Amino acid sequence: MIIVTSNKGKYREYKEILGGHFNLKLMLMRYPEEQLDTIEKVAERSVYYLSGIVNDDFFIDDSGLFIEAFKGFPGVYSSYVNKTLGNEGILRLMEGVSNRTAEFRTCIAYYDGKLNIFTGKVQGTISETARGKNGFGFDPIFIPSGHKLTYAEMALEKKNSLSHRYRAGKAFLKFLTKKAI
Ligand code: ITT
Repeated sequence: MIIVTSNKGKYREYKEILGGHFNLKLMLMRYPEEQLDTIEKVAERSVYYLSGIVNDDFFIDDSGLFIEAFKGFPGVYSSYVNKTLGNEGILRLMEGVSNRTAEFRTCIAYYDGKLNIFTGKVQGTISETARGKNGFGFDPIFIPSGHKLTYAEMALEKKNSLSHRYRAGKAFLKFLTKKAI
């Protein structure tokens, strides 16, 4: 099983989420992502591009942070916003905003000759300050509902037991296990 990504943080998480069950190999590369209106559509387009390049079963992960007060922004623009504004920029935009509700979404797009999509979501809030050193990306500013810590303050195993990626991964794993029987 191959994961195609430019993000080693994702690979580390999938190694834990899927690793015990499947031998996961990393193809570290950046691929073109078209700016469409849902992460599922973005992932689907990328898979068809990659299916002409990768000679084995593979999957990609397209994720995004959707902030309610900003009508879902950065959403499909998460990668660009992470690189440009960063966490401090998002916190600045949110100064004085009382609705701090946000959602993290992951879409796994798996190609085995056919396209298979698995999704996972977690509701939460944007913290007042960036906290924690673990994980990557927006982890220091996202607090999953029912918890006090940001993803970045949690041990990796903890994040992996409740995250948006874990939820998508669980559905993916169920599919793969059924397929292997
Ligand atoms: P790919 O090569 O796999 O596309 P990427 O980092 O560009 O790697 P995405 O487009 O899926 O991945 O991610 C959009 C942004 O959201 C990016 O800046 C990530 O760092 C961030 N992100 C994704 N999953 C995250 C998570 O679990 N925790 C925090 N930030 C995350």
